Amino acid sequence: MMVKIIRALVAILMMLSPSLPHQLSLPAIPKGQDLNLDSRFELVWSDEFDGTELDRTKWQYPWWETERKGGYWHEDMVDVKDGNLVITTAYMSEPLDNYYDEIWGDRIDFDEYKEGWYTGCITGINTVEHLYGYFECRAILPKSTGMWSAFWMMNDKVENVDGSGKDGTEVDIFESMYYKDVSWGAGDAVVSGIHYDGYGADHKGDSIGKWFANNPYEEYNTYGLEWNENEYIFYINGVETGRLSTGGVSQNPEYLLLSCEVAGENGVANADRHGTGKISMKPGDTAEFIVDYVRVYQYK
Ligand SMILES: [Ca+2]
Ligand SMILES: [Ca+2]
Repeated sequence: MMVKIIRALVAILMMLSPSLPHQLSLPAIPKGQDLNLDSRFELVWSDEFDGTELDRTKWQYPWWETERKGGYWHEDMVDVKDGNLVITTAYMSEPLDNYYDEIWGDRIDFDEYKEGWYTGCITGINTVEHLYGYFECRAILPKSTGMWSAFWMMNDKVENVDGSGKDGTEVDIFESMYYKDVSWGAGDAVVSGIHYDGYGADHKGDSIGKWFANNPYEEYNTYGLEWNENEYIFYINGVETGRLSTGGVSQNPEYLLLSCEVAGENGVANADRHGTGKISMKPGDTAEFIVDYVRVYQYK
């Protein structure tokens, strides 16, 4: 009953104030055009994660970023097995080692690994970049409040402040942050959006809000982005969820990332971020972000 009342109140607020942040919006069922993948696109790049280790010609670990929000990124949390990429989130009472100290010495000012939540990220930076096309992953999302998984893209101009996203834009193809978010009815929803002109005072962005996937913490769904010089078009399971072109669409190549992040700061998971709630897992619990493939297509 309380859920219905809250939903009704939010619906009324949205009518009164369409500028309310998307965090308050109700999730919607994908209802746009079909992708028509085979008739419009051809496959040009993929990782099916069929091997027994990460293909380092396609991805690297962001070894320069140890501390990440309320946790740590570490390559030991990333595995390739049974045809999937698996990023595990778990609590480590003993800090994991930094592999790269030996390689990079003190040339890199790493944040020190400490006791806390460990998870992972893989990135195509300096390995594979793409310009325009259709980008898709097929994934099962990690089951925990207080954290989220994401499939996103970036380039090295995202922080360039020029009033435009044409130089480079962070495009969040999907982010999952509403596990068991019953109060907003968003537990099966993901959010998609863009960020450009950095992350400080000049930051700009936009969002298509929350969209329902199909039982995403138990079953595979596909999350896709169509990107051309005019707009970004977002898809879940090949059905359009929304379009953005705010600030102008990135006209430069971008690289893909798959990641998990824990809400908090300075490596301490103490925050509710973007409505994630605080982390609900206990030491000994784990959550897995399971990715069957990443595929990149170009327009025919
Ligand atoms: Ca810019
Ligand atoms: Ca696979």
